[in-house]
Amino acid sequence: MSKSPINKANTPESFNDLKIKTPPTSTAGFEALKVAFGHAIKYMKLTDTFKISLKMNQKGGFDCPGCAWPDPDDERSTLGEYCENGLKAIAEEAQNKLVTADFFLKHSVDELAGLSDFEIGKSGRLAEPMFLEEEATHYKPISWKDAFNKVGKHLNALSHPDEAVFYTSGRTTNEAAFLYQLFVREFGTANLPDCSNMCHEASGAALSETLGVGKGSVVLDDLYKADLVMVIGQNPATNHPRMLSALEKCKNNGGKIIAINPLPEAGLMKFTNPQNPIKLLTGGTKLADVFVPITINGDVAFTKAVLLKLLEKEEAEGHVFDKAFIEKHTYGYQAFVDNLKMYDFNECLKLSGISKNIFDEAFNLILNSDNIIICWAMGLTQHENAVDNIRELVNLLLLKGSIGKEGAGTCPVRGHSNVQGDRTVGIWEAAPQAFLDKIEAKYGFKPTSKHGYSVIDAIKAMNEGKAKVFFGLGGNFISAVPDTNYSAKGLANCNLTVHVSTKLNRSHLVTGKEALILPCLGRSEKDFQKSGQQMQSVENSMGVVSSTKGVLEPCSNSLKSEVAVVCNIAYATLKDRTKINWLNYVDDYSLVREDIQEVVEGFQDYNQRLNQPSGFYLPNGARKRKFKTATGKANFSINKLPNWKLKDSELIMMTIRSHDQFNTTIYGLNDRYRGVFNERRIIFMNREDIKERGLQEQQVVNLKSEFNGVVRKANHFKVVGYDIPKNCCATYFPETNVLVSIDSYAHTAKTPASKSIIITVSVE
Ligand SMILES: Nc1nc2c(c(=O)[nH]1)N[C@H]1C(S)=C(S)[C@@H](COP(=O)(O)OP(=O)(O)OC[C@H]3O[C@@H](n4cnc5c(=O)[nH]c(N)nc54)[C@H](O)[C@@H]3O)O[C@H]1N2
Ligand SMILES: Nc1nc2c(c(=O)[nH]1)N[C@H]1C(S)=C(S)[C@@H](COP(=O)(O)OP(=O)(O)OC[C@H]3O[C@@H](n4cnc5c(=O)[nH]c(N)nc54)[C@H](O)[C@@H]3O)O[C@H]1N2
Ligand code: SF4
Ligand SMILES: [Mo]
Repeated sequence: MSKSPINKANTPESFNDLKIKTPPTSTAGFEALKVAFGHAIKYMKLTDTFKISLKMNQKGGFDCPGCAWPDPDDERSTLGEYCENGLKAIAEEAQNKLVTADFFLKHSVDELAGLSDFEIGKSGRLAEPMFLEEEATHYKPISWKDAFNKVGKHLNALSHPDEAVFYTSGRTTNEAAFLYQLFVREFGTANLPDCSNMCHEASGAALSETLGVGKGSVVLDDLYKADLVMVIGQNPATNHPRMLSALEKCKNNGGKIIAINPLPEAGLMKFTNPQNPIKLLTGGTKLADVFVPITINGDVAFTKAVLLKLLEKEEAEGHVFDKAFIEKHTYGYQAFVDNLKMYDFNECLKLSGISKNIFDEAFNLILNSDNIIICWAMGLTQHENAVDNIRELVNLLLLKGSIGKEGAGTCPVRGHSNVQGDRTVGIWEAAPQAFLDKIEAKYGFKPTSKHGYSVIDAIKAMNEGKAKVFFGLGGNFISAVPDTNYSAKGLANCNLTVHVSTKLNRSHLVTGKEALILPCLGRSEKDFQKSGQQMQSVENSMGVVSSTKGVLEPCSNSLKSEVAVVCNIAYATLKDRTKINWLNYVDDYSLVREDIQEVVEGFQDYNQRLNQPSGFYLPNGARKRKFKTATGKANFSINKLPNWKLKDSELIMMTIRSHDQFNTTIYGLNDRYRGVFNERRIIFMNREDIKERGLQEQQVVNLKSEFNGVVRKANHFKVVGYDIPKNCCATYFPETNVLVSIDSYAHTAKTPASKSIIITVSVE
């Protein structure tokens, strides 16, 4: 009897050998260089490490597959424009070990599912297409042709195209993403969930409504010029390391920084620039001027407290708000002020968990700054009231006129290296009608206007038998999504699950009745087609589109590019129903870009402009104070305080990333900047909370969440006392995704609330 899908979806409960040290007071420096190169040399060929370190993020080189932080427009450091985690991302992709047919012959699916995520990832790069037959215990090799036909056969056997789900992860390039959504729409559905649904969807929803563009408004240069940068719900030292260089530059120019976070993340405190030999010798730069140790989900309350005090000052003294901006560019000011006055400052401050002293320090910086940038990431977007978090901060920027001018604006720091680009070119289950009309005009078929499934809807549809084929272009769906056990049942309900992947992951092991693994080229590898070596393109967090071209030889001769996989599947599925000459695109990707420029705004002269060394900026209305909202102005919004309350024994838990992982890819078992080594099954708890419960450091506990009467459990975690606000705790994602209810998500955006899970801890 093979393991159940639930059993396979969960990470094994075994421990490693936990060591705790005092967290460092500064990040990066020599240590980061040492760790990064140590990692690269351990897993990659030495010559490849050398090639990579010369070409990564250099003009005309290839774009780091790590996060979406932008590269400087002008000078690029000769000491290398990358960071520790960028190099780790490459070392993971350019591994010198291969997962071949022999590997799958030796190891059954059940056996592989018993490995930790770290071990699964370290098996190596996927080297050839594999197929899992119904009831089979092992994957077997399959030819590319048979694999494409199998997908086509399953898709064509569905009673409606809406019974298929087409997921995308954010590493996919613009070219592959555009073709993929085009195929999905011609096939007849808009079921295009993507990792963005679990990530910055709440930012997109809040910013579109208030500022008319679902992206941030600042460029890198603005960060250097800001009076004040607020970094909220973000851990840049781990997740966007080169952002610290930009913050350092801001400080050197006299700017101030406020960090708002339940954890005193080391990178927010002090940074030693590894690309600056002088700083390496003289010690780092202090970053945060004020650290605000907010309670989890206390951000609306804190922002309201700031807004109330600003209003009080404005009414008493004037000159606090930018009245000319409010008058000319905004809508809804009076209704916003009337609503704000219904809240009590002390009540808000109490809910935020912040002392009056710290509040005053932060408040004075905000009050005295004209050019404010607010940066944020998952600490704001993964709550039920995530959209409120962001809208309330937009209110703050609007009052100060801090939008659409130098050194001011919104900066949602995007996650995956091309997640923003994927959405720009059409990976969207709720694409605007104007975009669909352009597709119709160009290709002559009518895409459905009906919205498709987002991630949450797709999981429900699979569970309810409404979706029967799951196709993933990149990513690791089962480990990334909430409610692991429910989601696993959904996938197991499918007739076919397909993954286009570079690396083996848990999603290949939690399958439908049949399953396919289609191995593809990675970003760092050369992609040769009929017209020669292909270049592709990506969009970073600040709306710059630039080229990327691999430098390494492909790890296996049996790989195909994502573009080739998508086009061949489209061809095998649509056959003579299609109006598109799919296989032409495979020969020459510049043809895809010619199409994109006709369909997507801002891409004119795409091929030519991509040859500019730093790429080009996409248009952004908010940057120019042109707000494309329903009112034609920047909208104030009215937001409520969250209404959850903890019972005596309960804690609020956030699921966060360690320093040694990229989402579900586990690079290693350390979390160096938090002083945790050689273990992931831990729970960070406030030391008083530990004491009150009669627990000891490193004691093994079980975690339980209860949502709408449904109990979910994650067992076997070691307690780690940490500097975290009372009643708050933290665990690593994905080990505790099993505790996140499928029904707990952000209003308007449906981002799973994986940063505010109410749990109890019990002794094992
Ligand atoms: N090396 C590396 N780089 C990555 C990734 C990776 O896994 N590894 N992932 C990429 C992706 S897809 C993304 S989306 C980004 C994620 O980047 P981050 O958002 O920085 O990642 P998280 O670890 O989820 O960290 C969330 C931060 O928010 C804080 N936080 C949690 N809850 C709250 C809250 O209620 N209020 C406030 N103010 N803060 C809170 C946490 O303490 C933590 O510091 O990084 C990208 N870059
Ligand atoms: N509890 C909890 N859950 C979360 C989060 C959280 O903070 N807490 N964060 C959420 C966020 S922000 C995100 S973005 C999602 C991430 O969700 P996903 O994007 O689905 O997950 P990743 O771990 O980034 O995907 C890794 C896999 O992508 C494949 N891959 C890597 N590079 C390539 C490539 O170039 N091409 C192809 N085709 N495949 C490739 C590899 O096989 C690898 O195993 O997770 C979400 N889930
Ligand atoms: S900051 Fe992000 S994009 Fe830049 S090198 Fe590091 S991981 Fe890569
Ligand atoms: Mo993300």
